[in-house]
Amino acid sequence: MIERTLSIIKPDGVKKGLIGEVIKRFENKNLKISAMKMLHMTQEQSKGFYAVHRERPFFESLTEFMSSGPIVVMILEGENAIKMNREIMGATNFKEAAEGTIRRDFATDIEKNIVHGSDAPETAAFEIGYFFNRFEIVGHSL
Ligand code: IDP
Ligand code: MG
Repeated sequence: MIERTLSIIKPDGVKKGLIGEVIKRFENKNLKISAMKMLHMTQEQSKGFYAVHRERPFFESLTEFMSSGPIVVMILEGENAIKMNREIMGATNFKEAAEGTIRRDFATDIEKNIVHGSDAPETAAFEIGYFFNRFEIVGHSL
């Protein structure tokens, strides 16, 4: 099934100069970019985005980190895009991430792990709507 998912290159990924590398990995796996922009969130915006994690002990630190610098926000479109993106990213903890994944190759910290990706259709819909309106999204096959 052709799906859309939200991807973010986090502040550490942008600082390390990995925008091109991350996008290349998506394109190599046939994920198409349906929308893309660079922005710098306030901590309030970051808290809204990560609201599902508000009870977690790392919430304050995570939202501070996510608003610490510019990020690249993208919609990826393709066959099983949600799962495919998660596979390309690797496990949350880079120490557990499979070889050849973005997090295994570039993350240095469980929090500063280069990329974000939606984990289910419901979260993808919320996260896409958080950053993009329908005039900002192009369709490749949707
Ligand atoms: P995910 O990004 O792989 O979906 P989530 O469990 O949804 O992982 O957590 C969201 C983000 O919160 C992670 O990507 C990471 O930046 C941060 N995070 C998750 N678990 C921890 C932790 O135990 N300590 C610090 N930060 C964490
Ligand atoms: Mg998550």
